[in-house]
Amino acid sequence: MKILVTGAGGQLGTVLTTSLKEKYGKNAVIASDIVKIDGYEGIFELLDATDEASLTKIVAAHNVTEIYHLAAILSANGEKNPIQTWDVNLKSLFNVLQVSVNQKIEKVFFPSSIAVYGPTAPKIDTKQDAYLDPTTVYGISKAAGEHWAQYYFLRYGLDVRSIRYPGVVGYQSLPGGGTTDYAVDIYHKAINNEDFTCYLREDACLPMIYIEDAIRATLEIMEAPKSQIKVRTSYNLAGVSFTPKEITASILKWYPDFKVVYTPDFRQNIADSWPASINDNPARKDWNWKPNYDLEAMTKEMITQLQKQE
Ligand code: VAH
Repeated sequence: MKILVTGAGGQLGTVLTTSLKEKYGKNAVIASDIVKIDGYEGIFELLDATDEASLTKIVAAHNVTEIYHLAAILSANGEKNPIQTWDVNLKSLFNVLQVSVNQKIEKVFFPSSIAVYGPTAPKIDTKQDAYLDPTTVYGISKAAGEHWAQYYFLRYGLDVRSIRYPGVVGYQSLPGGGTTDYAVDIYHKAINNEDFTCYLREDACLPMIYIEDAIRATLEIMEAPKSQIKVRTSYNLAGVSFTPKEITASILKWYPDFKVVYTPDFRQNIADSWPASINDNPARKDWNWKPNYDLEAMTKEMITQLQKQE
């Protein structure tokens, strides 16, 4: 097994490459990103995933059998340059899908997001088949990507599997341009005894997931028997939904003097377009998904781990 991870230096990529190396061996994983990853231990390749020839060369050179395509520009950063966001997110996906068909790759993972939902989807318990009317370029690119993934499965038989991640919270990397990244930054500020200015309203409830649950879900969907994967666009995934006020209350139990002020910016408009909670029954039914972390368990883990890094 030879697994190529694109965007390996990102929030998910950083942790996924470690988990894949632990599970399949250091030499089974080829990490790649558009810039070098400081201190990375293992096989690494510089790769701009929008360059099909470079991707083909790396896949052939390492006899790659699986690709986890994590390279993308996220929601908040994506609004700064819409056409570039569309280009990076879709061109890189087209390259991964086409190279996978050309090189007979066995399995591909494509990360989607609850950002594929928009204002008309139900806010609570948003179902797998709710209407997709994303209002961010990131969400539009992920919704389009889901349909392209399904097309390559139906037309070419490519085994592409996908998860609609909620906002991922982890201690292994700093916030990376997502709307949900306040929920990462807030912990860093708390353990550094700094006040936190939250760019969302205190009542802005969003679907989130602790990184350990997100990575386990990724490995579980990729290891499930092909016959169990019934959804070939992308599976809803839920972890825990909370508001900035609720995560603040959870942190105050550890840091009673922690101060948060709420000054909503353009990212509040993005958050307002997304669901507050997600129904992930199809993932539970088809490949036995179940989250382990609630808000208190996530806060305990985040604070404990970040204190160790101090
Ligand atoms: C973002 N973290 O904020 C991503 C995620 C649901 C949000 O896709 O853009």
